[in-house]
Amino acid sequence: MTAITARAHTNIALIKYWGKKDPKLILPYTDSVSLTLNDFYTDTTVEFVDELAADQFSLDGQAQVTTKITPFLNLVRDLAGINLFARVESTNHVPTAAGLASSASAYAALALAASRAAGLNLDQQALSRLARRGSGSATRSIYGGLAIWHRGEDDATSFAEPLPTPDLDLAMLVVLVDAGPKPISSRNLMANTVETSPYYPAWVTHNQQAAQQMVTALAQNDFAAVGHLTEQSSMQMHATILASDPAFTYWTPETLKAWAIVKQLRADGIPAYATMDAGPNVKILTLGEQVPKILNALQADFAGRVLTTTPGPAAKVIGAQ
Ligand code: 2P0
Repeated sequence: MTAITARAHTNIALIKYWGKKDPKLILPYTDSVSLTLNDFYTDTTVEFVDELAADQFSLDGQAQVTTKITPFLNLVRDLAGINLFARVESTNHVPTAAGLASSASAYAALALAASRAAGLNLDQQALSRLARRGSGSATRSIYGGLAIWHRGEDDATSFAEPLPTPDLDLAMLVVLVDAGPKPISSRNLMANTVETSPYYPAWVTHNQQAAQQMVTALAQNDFAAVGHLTEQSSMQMHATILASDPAFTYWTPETLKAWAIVKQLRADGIPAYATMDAGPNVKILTLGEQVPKILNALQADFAGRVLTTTPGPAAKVIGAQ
């Protein structure tokens, strides 16, 4: 069968996904809204091969265990009605220090490459649903630019869709606070937050409303509202995590230092908004023309530790042989 190579880009949630209503199907408690990034992506080649006795998986040239990807490939084999094992080779094009090597680009690229290699020609909605089964954030990485993941009620109704491109020159800076491994996986922490944080029900109510407000703010090209909603969703997610038992935060003193710089920039009239994910790094959402000023403000504390990027494209097939 043909070996297919697909490329998918990472995304950063402006309105966060945090918590699963159905952990097996990966159905989230709330909608989320994301921006796919141009400079960070994963390339994955999949080939279903007659003579293999098990799936094989390598990441950046290193052999990996297949405990996570074999169940995912089983979904593809079931859909396609084939029973061949696969050879999977992935390369992450994410600066190793960025802490952005997320499962979003990984499972979006795997969903596209594996489904095509198995002879399927899924549309973007079906691909988004398939990617979701690997990792929640991957649901959104099928699309370029802005996307909304509708939480849905079941496997058929939980998928992402593209949002219209706003008339805004969006840009994102990634402040590299710490490149170390995560102290706890987001999957485990998410489950514990749902189970133990007394703030979790309030998070669900508020974040669900915020997703709708974000769609409106984007449609109105209202960057102040887009930025405010972005920062609020992140801070409320981290507050909900902090209130879990045992209490926990991904933040470090440098996370707060970067956030303080963002707040000062805003006080100085520069539109810049902070968002943090399952790690200490700070991403700054802004407009293209503001990037030099923001880089300048970060220079004293984070020289050489800031990456700049812009909205990126949808997942696509880049090779077949
Ligand atoms: C997001 N994050 O919306 C949120 C915000 C991190 C913080 O999705 O368990 O790797 O595979 O569904 O998608 C990171 O968690 O979790 C994430 P699983 P995932 O981007």
